[in-house]
Amino acid sequence: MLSEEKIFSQIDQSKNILLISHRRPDGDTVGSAMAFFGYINDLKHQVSAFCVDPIPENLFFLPNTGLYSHSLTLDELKKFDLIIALDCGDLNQTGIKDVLTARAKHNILINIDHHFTNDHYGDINLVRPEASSTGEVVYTLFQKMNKPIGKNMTNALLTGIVTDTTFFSNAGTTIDSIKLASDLLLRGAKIKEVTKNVWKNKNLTALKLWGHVLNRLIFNEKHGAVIGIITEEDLAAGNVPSDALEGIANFLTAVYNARLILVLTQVEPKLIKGSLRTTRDDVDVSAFAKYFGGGGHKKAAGFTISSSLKQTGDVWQINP
Ligand SMILES: [Mn+2]
Repeated sequence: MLSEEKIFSQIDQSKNILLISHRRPDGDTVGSAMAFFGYINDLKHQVSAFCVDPIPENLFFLPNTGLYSHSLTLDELKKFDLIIALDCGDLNQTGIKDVLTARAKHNILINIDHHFTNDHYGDINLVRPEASSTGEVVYTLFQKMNKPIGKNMTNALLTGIVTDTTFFSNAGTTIDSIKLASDLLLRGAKIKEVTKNVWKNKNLTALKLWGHVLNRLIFNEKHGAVIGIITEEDLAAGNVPSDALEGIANFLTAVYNARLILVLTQVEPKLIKGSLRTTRDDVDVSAFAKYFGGGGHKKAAGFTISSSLKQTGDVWQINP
């Protein structure tokens, strides 16, 4: 049986289904989970959604995003007969690796993703690295299996595609992503609503914070690397939503002669998140990310390290 067939046969057999979005959620992981949420709801099976981190406010326009829970014990996991992880490149991305690793036999885990570095951790895996987004993987899955794509699913899937392609502008943009997005519009997706919520949602304070971070950019000529630094103080600046600086790495791919974009964010006192981007075909940032224990795509990848950023004059250092 094909993975696609197995997925729907599991959904049909299951009474209580859990959807998982990755930590520090984005429009793709939330959009693809909410598309499944809509579908399973229509089947009248029980469905819940989990994400270890809060859902960004700008995604609340998608129905059911308010229903996410943010903690899950092994005992609570037992009541689900099916778990579907969306857009999670590995179990760490779920934020509950220990719980999922210790899951009971009856807790079937489905892994639906498009990360090039995905290690097929599920009992059933549908991983398509050539896809622009998990939204695209989910949409193609429903199409291929002739499953109904309800109106309540179209905005969610479109959100996944436009988020991961940065509105059809980054290296992940493909003929298929544009074609499928246009199919979704024909099915009733509202691109203006998605754009307004996902993109045109910055307030003035957030933009000034972007200005502050842009002002601090470093350009390493030798490696053609643009390096951005986001400190804990930046993130704690008054009156900005926690995701105010989301998207800055994608934005920096606009620098014409950059081979590599690296944005280092001090997310916690001892934790740095690195976001890597490139627009070049001869640079593979997923290899860079893997070296630091992370992963991702050739042109967009990330990692986290337990260190702190320290500034001395114009020089930034990473202290263990
Ligand atoms: Mn994605």
